[in-house]
Amino acid sequence: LEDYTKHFLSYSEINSFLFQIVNLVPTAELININKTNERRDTYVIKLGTPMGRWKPAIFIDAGIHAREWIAPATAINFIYQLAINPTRDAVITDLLRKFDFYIAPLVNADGYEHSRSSTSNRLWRKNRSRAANSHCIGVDINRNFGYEWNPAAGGSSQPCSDLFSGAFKFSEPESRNLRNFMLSKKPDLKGYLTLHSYGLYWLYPWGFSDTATAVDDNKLRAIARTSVNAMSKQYTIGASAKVLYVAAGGSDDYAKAVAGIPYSYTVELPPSSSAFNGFILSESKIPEIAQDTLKGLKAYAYSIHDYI
Ligand code: 0X9
Ligand code: ZN
Repeated sequence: LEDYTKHFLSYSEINSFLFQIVNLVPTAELININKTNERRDTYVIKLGTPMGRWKPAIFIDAGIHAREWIAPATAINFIYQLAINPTRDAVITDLLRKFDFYIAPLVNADGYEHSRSSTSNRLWRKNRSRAANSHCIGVDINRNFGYEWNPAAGGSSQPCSDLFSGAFKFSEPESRNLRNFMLSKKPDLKGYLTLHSYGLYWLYPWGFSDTATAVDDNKLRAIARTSVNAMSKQYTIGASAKVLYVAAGGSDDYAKAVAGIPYSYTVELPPSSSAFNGFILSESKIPEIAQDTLKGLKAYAYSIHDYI
């Protein structure tokens, strides 16, 4: 199974990895959160040690954007480390007792497979749905969530744009699948990390406006600071619309505002924002990036535990 952690996997390889994990780990569970536009199944894996009492949960997703291959690869590494714990890391054992982890390694499987296909576009970002009155394909899933949805705020109402927000909020199966999952675990979910690339940012709400400040901004910043301090890469932290750009309809804003997940973050993985062609990374970079990000995840989990 370790070999799966070292490569950019196909959709079917990701599924075969997940099926093998649940066959090997008695406490692991697979949840099918429904199909993509092209009718691929989307999975969330649950990892945690049953404690016979309520536990808070952390939801991690990856692959909202098709071309950001390091994000699903990092999620696969998280699943491997948490489920197998090959180094018998006491911190992982402890975190699995404190939390249930729900990990969706590939949200936008259609777009991802499109970006993998040699005959198509490696830099594809969106999903693969067909717009009603256009020849263009795809909606930006991270502009399609229903909190403060607004194509004029960092999205687009043009189907041919890479930032197309969709014809209406939650027009897309991929964003609805995430929404429905978040809402189904609403009492339990306390943390949300959505893995993207690239730029080395650890971002928190709000993304929809650069004049809105979360009421718990200080706490969000403190948790982000603790998380990035545990990593060797130099991440920038901040409210996403203030340190990056305004973009409404993101999954992070929805998670916090509507799904009630207090500690919601978008993680922009390596390389740094100054990299040229930062979506295209050698597979040899996967282990170091995944290991460093796992340090951030551990620090994040402990940090939010202190606030629950
Ligand atoms: O623009 C995005 O969707 C994210 N950056 S990316 O380069 N991976 O596309 C940032 C999203 C930050 N969150 C919100 N704006 N809500
Ligand atoms: Zn992204």
